[in-house]
Amino acid sequence: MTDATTDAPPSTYEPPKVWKWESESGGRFAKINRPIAGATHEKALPVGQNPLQLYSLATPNGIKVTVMLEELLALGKKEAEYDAWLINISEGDQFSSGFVAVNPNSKIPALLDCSTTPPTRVFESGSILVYLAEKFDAFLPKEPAARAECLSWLFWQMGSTPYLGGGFGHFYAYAPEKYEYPINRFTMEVKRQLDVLDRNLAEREFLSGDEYTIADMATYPWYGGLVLHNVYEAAEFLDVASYANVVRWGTEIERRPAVQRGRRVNRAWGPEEKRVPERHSASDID
Ligand SMILES: N[C@@H](CCC(=O)N[C@@H](CS)C(=O)NCC(=O)O)C(=O)O
Repeated sequence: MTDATTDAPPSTYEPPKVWKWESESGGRFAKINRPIAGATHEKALPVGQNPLQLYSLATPNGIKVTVMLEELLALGKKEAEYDAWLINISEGDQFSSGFVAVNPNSKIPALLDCSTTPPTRVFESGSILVYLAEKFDAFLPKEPAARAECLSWLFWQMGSTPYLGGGFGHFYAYAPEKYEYPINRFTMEVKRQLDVLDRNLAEREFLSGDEYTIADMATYPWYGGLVLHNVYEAAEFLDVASYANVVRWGTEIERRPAVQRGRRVNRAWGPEEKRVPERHSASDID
C-alpha cells in the first residue's frame, strides 16, 4: 500500500496522545537535547578583568559576537575589551546555574556587561549585537530608514537561520538516517533564502546598503560559511556556487582582519594555530 498523494510507503509511526520523553532521539547532539529548561548543576561562571564577559563557543552564532567585538576594538573602542570564556555545549556547560542566570535559554552566546552597576546580562546573538552597536555607537546606522533596513536584515537572519541549521543541517548532516521528506522541505527553503540574499546583494555591496553593519556580521557566519566552507558538506548538493553575489559578499567580509580574529576566538577544535579557546587580551590572538 502507498500514500495516495506521494507514492511513498505509509508511515508506521502513530503519535501518542501525550508525548513523553522516554528515549534519546538519536543523531548528533541527541545527548544535550532535553524537553525542559533550567540548570542541571550548580556552578558559577568565571569573571575576568575586562568590562565585557562573553560565554560562548566558535559556532556561527558565537562568531557573530566575537567578530563584532573585534571590529569594535579595531575601531579603537577600548571599553569593548572582553574576556571570552569557553562554553563546551557538548559537555553541558550551558546548563550550569551560572550560565542559566545569564541566559535562561541555555544557549551560547551570552554576554555579561560588567561596566554597568549592576552588571547587565544579554542573551540571543541578535540582541547582543544590537546592545553592543548601541553602547558603542557603531555598525548600526542612525538615520531611521537605514536603521530600519539594517534591523530588518538582522531579524531576517535570526528568523531564517533555524531553517538552515535546525532544519536543513540537522536532517542533511546530523539525523541518524536520511529522510527524504524533511531534506526536500528544508532544501527548498534554504535555496529560497540563498536566492533572497543573492538578489539583494546583486544591488548593493552589503546586506542593508553601502555600509557594513551588524546585519552582515550576523548573516556572514551562516550563509557565508555555507557558500565558502562547504558547511554540512552540502556545497555541491545546494549548488552554492550559483549564488555568485553571496559568494562575492562572503569573500569580501572574510578578508576583514577583525573577522579573521573573531573566527578564532572560543575555537577549541581544528588546526592548533587557529584555536583560541579563551581570550582575555589581544595577545591571546596575535
Ligand atoms: N537564537 C539563539 C540560538 C543560539 C544557539 O542555537 N546556540 C547553540 C550553538 S550555535 C547552542 O548553544 N546549543 C546548545 C544547546 O542547544 O543546548 C541565538 O542566536 O543566540
